[in-house]
Formats: sequence, C-alpha cells, structure tokens
Amino acid sequence: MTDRPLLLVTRRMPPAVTERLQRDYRARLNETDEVYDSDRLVAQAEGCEAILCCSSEKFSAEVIARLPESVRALATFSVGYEHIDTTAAKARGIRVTNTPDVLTDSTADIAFLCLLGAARRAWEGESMLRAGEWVGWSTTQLLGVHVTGKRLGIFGMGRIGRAVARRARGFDMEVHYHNRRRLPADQEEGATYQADADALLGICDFVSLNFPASPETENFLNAERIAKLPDGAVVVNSARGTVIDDDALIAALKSGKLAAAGLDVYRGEPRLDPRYRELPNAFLLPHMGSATVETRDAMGFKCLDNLDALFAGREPPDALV
Ligand code: 8YV
Repeated sequence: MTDRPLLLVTRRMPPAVTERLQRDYRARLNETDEVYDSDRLVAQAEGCEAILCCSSEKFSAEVIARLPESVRALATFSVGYEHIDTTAAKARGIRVTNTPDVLTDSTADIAFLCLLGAARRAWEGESMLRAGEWVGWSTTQLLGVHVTGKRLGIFGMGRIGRAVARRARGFDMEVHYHNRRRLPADQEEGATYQADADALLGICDFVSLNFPASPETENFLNAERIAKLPDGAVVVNSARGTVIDDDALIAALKSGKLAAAGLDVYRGEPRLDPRYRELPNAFLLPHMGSATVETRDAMGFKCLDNLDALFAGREPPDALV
C-alpha cells in the first residue's frame, strides 16, 4: 500500500510502537537513534506528512518555517512541549499533539524515588557498598533526613503534582501546594493550597518541582528562594532542568543550607552541570521519569492515536494547536 501517510520518526521507538507504526504508516525510522540537529531534521522531513518527535529535538519558529510543505502534524512523544514553538506551528497550520496522562504515575514514582534517594542518601550507601568500603553497620552511619510526617511543598499541581501528593500521603507527609489557581477541593488530594509561593517555601521540609518549563518558571528556584527554605530542606526536580538556577542549588548543597537534592532532569541535558557529579548529597538520575515499558509503549500509542485521528479527518484527542 502506498497511500499510507509517510511519517518521520525522529528517535528509535519501543518495539511494540515500531510494529504498529510500520503497520499503519510508511515510516522513516532513525535506526541509529542519534539526535538530529535542525538541518538533519528538516532534510529528514522531506515528503513526510507528519513527524513523531521527542523532546530531544527543538522545533523553534525557524525550524518550523523550514519544514517541508507536506508536514501537517508534529506528535511529540512527551507531555512537555517547550521544545516546540506551538505558535509558529499553528501559524503554519501544523497540528501539534502530546502525551498527557499516560506518564503521570511513572513520573510521580521517579519524583518519589528522587525524594527518598536524596533524603536517605541512597547513592552514598550504594557507592560505599559497591566500592567495597562498607566495613559494617554503625549507629551513626549515613544518617539521612526523616521523611514520614514531614512537610512537602508541591510547586505545580497538575496531573504529576497531584500524583506526587497521593504518594506523599502514603508516607504520612503534610502536603501543601502552590499553583497558578487553587484546584477544586476534590482534586487537591488532601493538600493545602498556598497562594504565595514564597510563603510556602518558608515551611517546606521537602520541595517537589512539578510545573512545566516556560518563561515564567525559568530559574524559579533561585538563590533568593532557596534562602527562604528552612535549613536542611530537600529539593526534588522531576520537571525540567530550567526551573532551577544551578549555581544557586549547587552553592546551597555545598554549604549545607540544603541537606540534599534529588534530580531527574537538567538544564542542557544530557550535558548537566559537571559540578553536580561531585556532590555526594545530590541523588542523580538520567531523565527516567517515563522510563517503564508500559509507559513508553503507551506514549508511543498515544502519538499514533493522535495521528490516526488526524489522518482519518477527526480531531486528535491531545491536540495542543
Ligand atoms: C519523555 C518527558 O519521555 O514527557 C516528557 O515531557 O520529559 C519524558 O518523559 C522525554 O522527554 C522524551 O520525549
């Protein structure tokens, strides 16, 4: 069949997703999984009707202007879409879809892993063990920050923030949140709304950053805001690296102002600020929020559901523009 739409798939997809997209589309795959720069992206898109992309490719206004006329849609394999200039896409009549809902739980799990890993010094413990340096148990070895009963401040109470709140309840934490708007009570997950972000910082034993990257959230956690946190607080970021001022966070981890940080995302990833690697109180993961087989399959299928709808003349369920 030659009438199936031609789809550029910018990164290697999980096998189940590849199978379905090869069945339903003529797919131009990226066998080597290298990240395309903008010239490669534009060249690879030649003749394609849609692009299944990831957050590793940047679709700026300039790139979108250079895309071939044939491109009707960008389906991103991510819930975050700060890598796509949706205004420029809309202006060119290119539809953009993302993958909400299906990665909520796996990302909240990783946020909690970061919280626990940072608080309980998981990396230091494992490294000591693997290096053969564990000489035995002692009453004062690797003492961490107690989690149960502590106050957690969630910044950004969208789907993932709410899922973090649900998990925190299981740890008997007292959960507060800051959001642009107060949520209806049945969506608050038992958390207390704080209209003033800075006031919330003042009472947080733990901070979980869960809002999307945007010009408004850029460097949200800066030196001034870190200073407002109680001494010994723990910071968790499973959202985007750009919401943290790295200089400020690194200084606070070095000085002991903060007990620890658990990070899954970084500015300029995969090239994170190298100083993080030297900090024993930084628990670091390589952007694994959505990395389960079930979630990655579901994300790929969601991209295809959206494209299937578009090519069948229906409204894509997760259309952003
Ligand atoms: C994606 C993510 O898997 O969905 C997001 O926004 O951050 C990740 O879970 C990754 O960005 C690949 O597109």
